[in-house]
Amino acid sequence: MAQNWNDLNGNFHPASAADFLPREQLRDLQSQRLVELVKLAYKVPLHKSRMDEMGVKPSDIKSIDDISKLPFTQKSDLRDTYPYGLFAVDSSEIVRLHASSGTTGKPIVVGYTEEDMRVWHESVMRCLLMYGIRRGDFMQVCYGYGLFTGGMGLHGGSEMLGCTVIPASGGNTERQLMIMRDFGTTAIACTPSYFIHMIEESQKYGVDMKKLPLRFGVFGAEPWSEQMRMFMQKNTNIKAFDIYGLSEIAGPGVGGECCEQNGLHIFEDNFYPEIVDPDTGEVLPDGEEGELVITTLAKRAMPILRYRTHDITSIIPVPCKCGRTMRRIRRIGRRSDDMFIIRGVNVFPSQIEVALMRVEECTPNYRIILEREKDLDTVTVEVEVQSQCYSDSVAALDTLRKKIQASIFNIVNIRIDVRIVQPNKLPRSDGKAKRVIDNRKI
Ligand code: DLL
Repeated sequence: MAQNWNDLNGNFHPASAADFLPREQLRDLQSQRLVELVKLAYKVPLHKSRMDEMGVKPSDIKSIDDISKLPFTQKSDLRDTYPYGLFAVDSSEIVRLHASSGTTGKPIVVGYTEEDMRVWHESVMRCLLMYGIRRGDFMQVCYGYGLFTGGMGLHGGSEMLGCTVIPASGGNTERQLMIMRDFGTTAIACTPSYFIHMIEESQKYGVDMKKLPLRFGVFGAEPWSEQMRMFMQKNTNIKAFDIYGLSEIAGPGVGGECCEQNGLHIFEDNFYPEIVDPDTGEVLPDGEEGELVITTLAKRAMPILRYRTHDITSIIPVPCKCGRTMRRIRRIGRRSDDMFIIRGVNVFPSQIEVALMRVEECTPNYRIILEREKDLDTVTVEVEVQSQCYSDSVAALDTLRKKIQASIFNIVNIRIDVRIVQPNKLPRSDGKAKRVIDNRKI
């Protein structure tokens, strides 16, 4: 098959070769990897019991076409086996742990072997190569460093590529802009909402974004739109690229856009994508919209079979003009569950509920209001407190408000606005309580 390296400026990197594997070769590789993966996953009690219940043995899985015989894995499985119950290797082989929001008070934990780290970083690097980023670029990583996979993932991939990495981590916009200007940053990785915030603040700090050497933006961890891309590209000299990923599967780098900026290539040799009907779990053909399900074909520490991402998208049924054989998904704009993402942090309403219930003055009557102001998502929690705790004193209410805010911070790790509401003031429903009021338009 004709291979088109044009978008690599003739500057071919060996790690990109896999992006162009002929489809039959790719299927063979996927089949071989799936067979190995299932053997390994069968050592994990949860996967074994699920497969036994369905009457599927590892030997029944002979090729990638058998994948639909396998059980799904859900976020709740990671919660129920917290922290290490889905690990398939001895702890002496685990070289890294990360964590992400669970649906309630505890996070979910993911582990990596040395080889998993290599595959993950290489996947991030393949994304960067697709965007046109090269050795010699100065990469400012402003995703959070820590248990979140964003900072360390982009860091590892950029370093593997040979970029000069600036591990700025998140926050302190004035300092970020100063670094960007003084260090000669040419590529930036952060949430799209944070970059828009930087653009808006830049004038205040006397930085002309158009005069910077900044050329590439690596944006993900939350949904964003073409309008946001236009805004970013108009107000700076960057080309803004989408990067997708999730902790349960690896972190950033499960897929990304190529220079066509028309859908995200999924690195199918490592992460096998399926689209299913979110209600029935039935597999849908390419082109149809549904929930993205991913199997980690190359993961050793924590092999994941058919993970229900809850991200809604479709697989684009035609090959990409760039020549890559890896199929593309459309950008992710919404989810099939109630998780929302604020400043790149995943939040479940159930986590907020747990936090509120830890404060004895709170009642179970609350609602979560999501808004989008100048392309930045904001969230406000309104909660009714017990009548005997509701006072006319502004100071007393403020103390209580801070206590509630601290309880929420303890669980979700970001500061969320809290509004205390008089008892019996929030609207009641005679059916299911409507907890989340989403006034955002994405
Ligand atoms: O957000 C990993 C990541 C870090 C991706 C940096 C890209 C850049 P989690 O915290 O586990 O992992 O959140 C995963 O975030 O299921 C999506 O709902 C959402 N998400 C991630 N990337 C995108 C994107 C990281 N490009 C969850 N567009 C996923 C839309 C995204 N949503």
